[in-house]
Amino acid sequence: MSRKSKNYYPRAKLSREQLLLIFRNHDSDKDGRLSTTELTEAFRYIGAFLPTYRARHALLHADSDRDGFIGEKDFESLVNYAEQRQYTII
Ligand SMILES: [Ca+2]
Repeated sequence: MSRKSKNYYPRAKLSREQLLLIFRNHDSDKDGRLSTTELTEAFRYIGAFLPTYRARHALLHADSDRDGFIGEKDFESLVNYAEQRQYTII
């Protein structure tokens, strides 16, 4: 999708703040929420092995109102989810 998402697989783990920033930066259409596509790109960016699968799974965990998007109130849960999957380090 966007150029910055391609071929970037960080070796260092990320803080919660960095993860949050990365997720927010992948709101490509700037509508304040993350679609499955945007979420997939975000997980690809942080080096997920199966970004599409990971994005769907993250939605199941973090999409509180079940509208199919990560809304403003869901970002915290999304970061929690990513953190549990060890994409971060304190
Ligand atoms: Ca969006």
